[in-house]
Amino acid sequence: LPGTVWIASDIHLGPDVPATARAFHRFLQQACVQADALLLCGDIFDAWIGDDFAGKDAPQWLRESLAALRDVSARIPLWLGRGNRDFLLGETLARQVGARLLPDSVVIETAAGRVLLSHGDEYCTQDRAYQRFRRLVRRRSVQRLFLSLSLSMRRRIADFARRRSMAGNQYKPAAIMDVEPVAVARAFERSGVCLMVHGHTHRPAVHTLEISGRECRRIVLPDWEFDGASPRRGGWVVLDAQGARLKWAEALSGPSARS
Ligand code: OKV
Ligand code: MN
Repeated sequence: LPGTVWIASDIHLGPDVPATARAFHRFLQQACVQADALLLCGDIFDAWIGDDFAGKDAPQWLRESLAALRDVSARIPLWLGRGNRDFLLGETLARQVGARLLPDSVVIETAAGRVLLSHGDEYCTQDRAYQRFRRLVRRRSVQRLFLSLSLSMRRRIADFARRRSMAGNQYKPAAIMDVEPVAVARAFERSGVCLMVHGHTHRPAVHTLEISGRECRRIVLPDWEFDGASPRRGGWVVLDAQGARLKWAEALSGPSARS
C-alpha cells in the first residue's frame, strides 16, 4: 500500500448513534482527499446479523453509512475487516460498498514499514467466556445455521445475545478485557514486524515494548462515541513515510450541543 494509509476501527454504528455516524461520515470525506487508502479493521457496526440486513429493506441509518462508504471506494481503495461484533460481514456487503475484505490478521506493507493489522480480540485470551463465544460463532456450520434463519429471528437472537453479554461484562475485572501481553508478544514474534495496529479494547494508546531485543510499538485505535454524556471520542492511525501516529477525532464534531 503506497502513500498515506488511514486506519480506524470500533465505530460501532447502529440505529441510536446519529452523532457518531455524522463524525464518521466527516472522517470518511476527509480520508478521500488526504489518504491513498482507507482500512477499517472491525466493529464498524455494533451488530451484524448477515449481509441481507443491508438489502432492500435496510434501515435509513445503514443506507446512509453504506452510501458514505461507497463514496470512499469510488476515490481510494477501501478495505473492511471483521470485528467481534460485525464478524458476519461478508463479501456481499464488501461488494455492495466497493470494498475488499481484510483477513482476520494481516501484515501490510506501507511507507511506514510492515504493519501487523487485526481487530485485536484474538489477543484478549484471558476472557475465557468471550473466547468460547468467539470459537462457537466463528464456525462455518454455526454461521450457516444462523444465516438460514429469518431476519426477524436473527434479530431476536442478537438482541438476546447483546443483553446477556452486557450483563456478563458487568462483573469482569478490567484486566481481563484487555489484551494478554503473552499473546501480543507471540504475534510480534511470529510476524517479525515492529509495529502492530489494532482496536477492540477501547483503550487507545501507543505502547512501546521490547520483543527479543527489538523495539516494537503497539498502537491501539480508539472507539468512536459522539452521542450521550461521555466526552467525544474517536480517532485513527496515519501511516506514511514519516511513520505511524494516532490522530484524534474531536475536531470532526460540529459545534457542541452541550456548553
Ligand atoms: C455480536 C456480540 C452480539 C461479543 C449468533 C451464530 C448463535 C451468529 C450469531 C448473534 C449476535 C452477531 C451474530 C453480536 C457480538 C454479541 C454479544 C456479545 C462479546 C449465533 C452466529 F449464537 F446463534 F449461534 N450472532 N450478533 N458479543 O448482535 O451482532 O462480541 S450481534
Ligand atoms: Mn471490538
